[in-house]
Amino acid sequence: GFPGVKVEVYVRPGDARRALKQEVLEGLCNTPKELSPKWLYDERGSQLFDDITRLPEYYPTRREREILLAHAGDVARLSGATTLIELGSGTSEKTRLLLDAMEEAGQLSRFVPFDVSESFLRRAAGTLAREYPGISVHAVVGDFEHHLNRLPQGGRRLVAFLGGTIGNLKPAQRARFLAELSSGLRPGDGLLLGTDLIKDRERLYAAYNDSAGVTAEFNRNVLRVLNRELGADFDPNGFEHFAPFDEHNRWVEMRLVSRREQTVWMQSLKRRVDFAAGEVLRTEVSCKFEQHRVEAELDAAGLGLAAWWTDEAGDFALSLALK
Ligand code: AVJ
Repeated sequence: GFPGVKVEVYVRPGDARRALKQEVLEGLCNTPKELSPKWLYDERGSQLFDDITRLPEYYPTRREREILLAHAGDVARLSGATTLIELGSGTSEKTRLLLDAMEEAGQLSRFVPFDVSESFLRRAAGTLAREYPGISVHAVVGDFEHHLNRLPQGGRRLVAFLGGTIGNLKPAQRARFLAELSSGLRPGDGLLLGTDLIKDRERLYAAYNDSAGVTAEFNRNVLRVLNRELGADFDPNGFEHFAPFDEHNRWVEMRLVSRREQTVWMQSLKRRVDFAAGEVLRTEVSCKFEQHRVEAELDAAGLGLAAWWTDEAGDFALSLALK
């Protein structure tokens, strides 16, 4: 514990393994095979994603930082928020840019980091509480697909969902997510949303198929997660990374492609999974947007677009929407 930090827990360590087992039964034992991207982020996966953010080809993190550097003050002023709620993070430089702008505007009273990993969140909350001694830090351990209704009340709240992570949700999940989030907000509360934008196909491709192979390692790491958590015997080298842009769905799709016909045994599930040569396991979608679509989706959830900012190159956008 750390003075000034309160932690509320809605997800316990065992919950994750139960959810993984359930999802593997539904998503891996059928065709087409699919897993949700949340399983990519164990300790090693989070480190690999961090490495991805520094790759020359992977522009979103740098572009979003550029936008926040230019507009954090506008976000503070236009939102008038006293509480910053951050979904799925809590230690990044971007968090500090927002907290600093709110503090400078003299309106910061509380920070609520919301993340699925309790250990990560406790560390983040402690660090931020030390750096911002004047505010209360109220951490929530939850899954943003299930526990949005547990966001703490009080004050004027700004929910930040950055990085383009909303792109991991398919349209129907996204509509549900936005509606659920919006239903918990009061008039005047806001959402700061990061979305990656549709652009030149070569650049999209390069961002998810980098030449150093870091994204490939990140993708294959999910097989190590399954080996560890489910006693499976995947050979990570038996699968090839491939992340094409799907023009119809307007998303980049991360795939693991089986290099040969192979069978995998999952001890904890007492199940085998068969892969044909060339068979695809989808591990993530990353949707790419245009302004009118973001605006329409926010609107459908009862959130009005108050500001739209992009970086100089027009690669990435930050939206501020108010309930
Ligand atoms: C963390 C979901 C925003 O979709 O760009 C990076 C994850 N996947 N490279 C993204 C990711 C492959 C990233 N998000």
